[in-house]
Amino acid sequence: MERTFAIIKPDAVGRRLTGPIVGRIEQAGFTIQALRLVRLTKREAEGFYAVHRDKPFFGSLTDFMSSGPAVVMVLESPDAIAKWRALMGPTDPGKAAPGTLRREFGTSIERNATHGSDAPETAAYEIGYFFRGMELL
Ligand code: IDP
Ligand code: MG
Repeated sequence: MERTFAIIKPDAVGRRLTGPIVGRIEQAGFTIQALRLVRLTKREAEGFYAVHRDKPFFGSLTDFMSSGPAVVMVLESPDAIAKWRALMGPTDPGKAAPGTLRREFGTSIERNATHGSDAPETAAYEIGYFFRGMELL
């Protein structure tokens, strides 16, 4: 079993897409190990995306991620990291295949509905950024 960290971003939560996206996660066979609604501050969004601090889109991205509530989750399944990234599709919804979450629910390369960890080290870091050990039973 493997765990990954996922976010339903503020664009999707704001359009009342939490239920459909959680449904797709469960249909795909993930077990939700932890789930919480959060409202990130600008500073918390900057910390989460620190790896992108030098990118031109960093200011806009962290404004967006702190613009409204988001749903943070820990998902578990065999090969969870790659499997969740495949279900989301690529960063740009315009390049994502039909049936992927970003194609169906994203509206721009920035407002792409969901986040997923890209490697075991980032999954561990990102899970720890939002969840305490005792929340992960
Ligand atoms: P990922 O979410 O598919 O791993 P990253 O390259 O890690 O993509 O970028 C993190 C987030 O930053 C993306 O999900 C998206 O919201 C935003 N982003 C990435 N590239 C761009 C861009 O070129 N313009 C605006 N926002 C971007
Ligand atoms: Mg990334």
